[in-house]
Amino acid sequence: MSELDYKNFFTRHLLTKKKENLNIAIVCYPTFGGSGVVATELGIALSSKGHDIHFVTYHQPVRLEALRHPNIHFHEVNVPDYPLFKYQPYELALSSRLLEVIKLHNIDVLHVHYAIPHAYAAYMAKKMLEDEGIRIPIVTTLHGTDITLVGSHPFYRPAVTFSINHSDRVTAVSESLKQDTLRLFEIKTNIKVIPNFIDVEKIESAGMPCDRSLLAAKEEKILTHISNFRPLKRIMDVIHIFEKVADKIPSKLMMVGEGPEKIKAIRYVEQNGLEDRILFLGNSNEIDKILCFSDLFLLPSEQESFGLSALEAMAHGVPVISSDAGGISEVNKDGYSGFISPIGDLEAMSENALKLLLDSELHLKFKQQAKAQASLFSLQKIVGQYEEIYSDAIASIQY
Ligand code: GMT
Repeated sequence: MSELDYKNFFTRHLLTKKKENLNIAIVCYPTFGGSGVVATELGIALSSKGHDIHFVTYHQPVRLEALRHPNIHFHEVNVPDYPLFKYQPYELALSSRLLEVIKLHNIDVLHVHYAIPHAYAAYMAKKMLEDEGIRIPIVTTLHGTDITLVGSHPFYRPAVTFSINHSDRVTAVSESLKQDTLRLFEIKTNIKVIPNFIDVEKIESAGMPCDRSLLAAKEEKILTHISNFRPLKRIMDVIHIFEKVADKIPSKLMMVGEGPEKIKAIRYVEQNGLEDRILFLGNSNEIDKILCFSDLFLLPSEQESFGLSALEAMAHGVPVISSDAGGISEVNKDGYSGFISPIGDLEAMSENALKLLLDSELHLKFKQQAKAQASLFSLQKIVGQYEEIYSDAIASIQY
């Protein structure tokens, strides 16, 4: 870097240091998945605190109504198709777009959600910017499958290790995910646990009025599952738990989401004549409404770094019947906000579900406890931790 470049850099960051409101670029998957939801909700919360938020993604995040938020901006990443490429180079397009956005909007910190390939593209953008005398700190948030499933695959591990170690700050959404990361990669940097969060105040009124008559008869209980229907969600366990419950008590199951295991589940439901009791609702922007009239939430996953959908359910006062995978027990408290059983123990899960559904007093108690447990993860408690991480990351690159 030339002397002039350094001068530019110091001027820029001394100014930044004095600023209370930051220009923050957020990279995430703009889909219904938990990491995209967390990134979007974080951006919205930060924008309402006065920060300028720039989402850089391949389409507008599903939970973002950008027009409603004057200081939220969306920058699309375009990847032109070229027949020579079997795989289009998304990382290249993303790092180029990041370079542009960071320069044009004087971005103070770059926050990437999900390591693959976002942390890698962020590092490339950072290096390109250094050539122009601009230094930008990278905060990487690990969400789960970027570590436990995809990232630790030998084909990806070296690049994922490198991009985690070269992030200025790294956060993980649960202690369990932090421990998995330390076990699976050679990590030389500190990982701070910042749990996922929920806007409990917004949820108080969201989904009201709860018109359950649209989907179920008065005497029927409603069980709900929301996910991306990947094999690790154990979709058939959800259905088998429900069948055991439905044998004893009139009930319906709402299956919300889309994904590879859905076809198998639909086929099973059709073959067993369960169509009028198990409803597939697809991806939905009406999660609040669905949770509002749910009596129980089922999450029997094989892997789950956190279980944001369980937290959303609890915030609506819906007790959770879950497995003990990954970080679920950091969110769902066994015997308090719901019940936890070993992965695949369908007998225990259905017994626990019935225990709550057959005892209205106990059910009510668990509903209140689920809300109380969710309030530990309120947006107001968590968002400040990200602001601290940003200040820290910005300070770390000043010298
Ligand atoms: O659940 C999924 O498979 C989607 C995935 C994602 O990347 O969006 O979710 C992960 O991140 C969520 C938000 O931090 C967590 O709540 C989920 O537990 C986590 N999923 C897994 O670890 C399987």
